[in-house]
Amino acid sequence: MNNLIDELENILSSMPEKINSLMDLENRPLRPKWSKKEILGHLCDSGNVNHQRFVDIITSADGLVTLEGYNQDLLVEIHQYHHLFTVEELLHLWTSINKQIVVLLANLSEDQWRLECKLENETIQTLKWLVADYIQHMIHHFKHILAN
Ligand code: NI
Repeated sequence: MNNLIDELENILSSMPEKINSLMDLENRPLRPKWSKKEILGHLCDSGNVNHQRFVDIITSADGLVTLEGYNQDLLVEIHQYHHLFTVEELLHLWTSINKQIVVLLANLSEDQWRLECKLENETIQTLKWLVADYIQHMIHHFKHILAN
């Protein structure tokens, strides 16, 4: 599964510089659209939620872990990412959370990558699937941030 770890590490090492070069990070679009800082905050929330999911799956002694959804807009709102965080703080937070995820995943066995969880829609997926989905979600949002 080193390809997934490599992909995440590549994003981690390349994205902060790209984000920092953008000129419109402080722009505030009309609600309910998120600003670019709020999207960064959402990626921190996603990192926190998914880190806990990965930990739960890896440490679950018995039984299938059932994943709960979370209220994404509410989390962005209550953290006041646009007004109370600088871009530097958001990138630092995002980097730290994902470093924790990289370390957590770096030494998993093939059997651990095949551990299963149950999604909100009742389908069963592996940890590998969940990590790939986490990275794709991150890439999806970064495309929006880097686009105009
Ligand atoms: Ni999202």
